Order: sequence, then C-alpha cells, then structure tokens
Amino acid sequence: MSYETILYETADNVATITLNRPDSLNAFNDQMIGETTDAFKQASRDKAVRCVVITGSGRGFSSGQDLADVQAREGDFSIGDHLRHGYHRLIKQMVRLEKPIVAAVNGVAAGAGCGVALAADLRLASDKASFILAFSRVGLIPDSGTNWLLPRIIGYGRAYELAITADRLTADKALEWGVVNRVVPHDQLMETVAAWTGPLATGATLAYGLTKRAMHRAFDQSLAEALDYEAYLQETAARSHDFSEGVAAFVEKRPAEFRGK
Ligand code: LHQ
Repeated sequence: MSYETILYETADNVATITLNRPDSLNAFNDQMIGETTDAFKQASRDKAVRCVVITGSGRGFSSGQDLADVQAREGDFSIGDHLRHGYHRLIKQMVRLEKPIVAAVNGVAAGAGCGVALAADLRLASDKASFILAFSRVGLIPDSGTNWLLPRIIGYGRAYELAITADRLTADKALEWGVVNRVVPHDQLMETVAAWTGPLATGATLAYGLTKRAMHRAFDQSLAEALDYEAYLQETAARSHDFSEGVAAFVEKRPAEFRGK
C-alpha cells in the first residue's frame, strides 16, 4: 500500500512511521488513521522489522482528531462508530504488536495524538514536546485508549487532573511524572532515537514481544494467574534461538548474536 498522509521507511531492522500532515500539526483524518494502522500491520508482518518508531513531521507530533474534518461532517457522523472503526483498530494494533514501539515525540501530542503516543511502549521526547488531553476543551471525554493507558502509566489522580484541566504537560513535567522515558534537546531527538533503536532492533525481539504481552495481561490478572502466564510464556522464550545463544555467549564470554526468534 502506498501512503499519502504518512511516511513509512525501514532501515537496519527499524520501521519508522512519520505522521505527515504538518499544516494541521498532523491531525488525524480518516485516511491517516487507516494508513497508520496499515503501517503498524506491515511492521508486524515484516520479520525483518524488530522495532518501530512513530514520530511527526514539522513542529507537532499530532494534534489529535482533525476537527475541521469533524465540523465538515456534522449531522452525518457517529463519534462512537468513528472510534470503533478507526482509532480502536489503530490502538489495538499498537498494543498487540509484539515488537517495541518508540514514540519520538517531537512536539505537541494532543487528544487522540496523545492516545497514540501513550500506546507506544517507550516515549522519547524533545524538550519542545508537550501533552494535552484536549478532549475536555471540546466537551469530550478522553478516548483512543487514553482512559486505559494513562492511569496505568501515571496513576488515576494525575491522569484525571490532566483530563479535566486539559493543561499542557511540558516535557520536563512529563519526565517527572513518568509519561516519557527521556527528554533530549530538540535537535538531538532523532539521533538519540537511533541510539536507542539500534540495540533494540538487534536484541531478543521474541522476548521483548512476550514481555509486552505479559505486562499488559498482568494488569487484568491475579498474582496467581500472572505467575502461571509468566511460566507459560517463559517456556516459549526458552525454546528460542536467542535463549540458547544468550546462554552460550555468556559462557563463552562473547557478545550474543540475537536473531529475534
Ligand atoms: C488543527 C488541529 C486539529 C485540525 C491544530 N484539527 N486542524 C475523536 C473522535 C471524533 C471526534 C473528536 O475527537 C476525537 C478525539 C480527539 O482527538 S479530540 C481532541 C482534538 N484535538 C484538539 O482539540 C486540539 C486542537 N488543537 C489545539 O488545541 C492547538 O492547535 C494545539 C494546542 C495542539 C497547538 O497549538 P499551537 O501550537 O498554537 O498551533 P495552532 O493552534 O496555531 O495550530 C497550527 C495549525 O494547525 C492551525 O492551522 P492554521 O491554518 O491556522 O495554521 C490549526 O487550525 C491546525 N490544527 N490542531 N485538531
């Protein structure tokens, strides 16, 4: 599939998805939701891809739903259906993708754009990045998975505060609150992303994917269920090439050469 609203590139086992509607700070219209979902599917199917980066072109990460588009469709528009057929597929695709996703947050991430950043596994932010749960500014509740994702990352009290105030969370505060993993000077963002993704893309991809599955599942499990599920997934990890290679490399005192399987 060729894309018009995003860029999709692969190099060195890393797929990079760039949201590319900079005039609206990368607001999501239907086409961009569909293309971004498709790009994550492509990254999932491509065995050569072992890590995915999502970022925005221009000065924003994403301003969320394209509100001009919503206004143009008023009367003929069910937000519930729009969410179910659009954002839900995208967010589920990201959370189920068993490869690490890094959001390189280059600027503002608002509304559903914030939801997409939160659905990544790791967030690396430029010092110009910010997060705004803009939903309440237009009389809506958080959506696109934000109600599920954000309290898990920063806890209910902080998440609820951000939702009802729609205050801008600056990059530094986002670091303090644990919304982002690192903040770097804006002009060093993509080189820092590359320094992160290099080792991730040559690491134990199968184990990284199973870890993501185990941690997400554990939110809804009792301790006993989580322990059982860990043991089950660990059996899978222990049958991998990377486990044999990791152990051999340790014993032979040499760097491991993981294949991600
Ligand atoms: C935009 C947008 C935008 C279109 C900036 N749309 N053009 C789900 C399902 C269905 C319906 C509704 O919603 C949802 C989920 C959601 O995402 S709800 C939340 C939607 N997003 C927002 O409410 C955020 C709206 N944008 C803003 O508040 C500001 O633009 C922020 C704070 C993101 C950035 O502010 P500034 O840096 O001052 O930039 P700006 O406001 O000047 O925007 C630059 C341009 O981008 C401007 O166009 P122009 O032609 O004047 O240069 C904006 O109109 C356009 N733009 N966001 N969401």
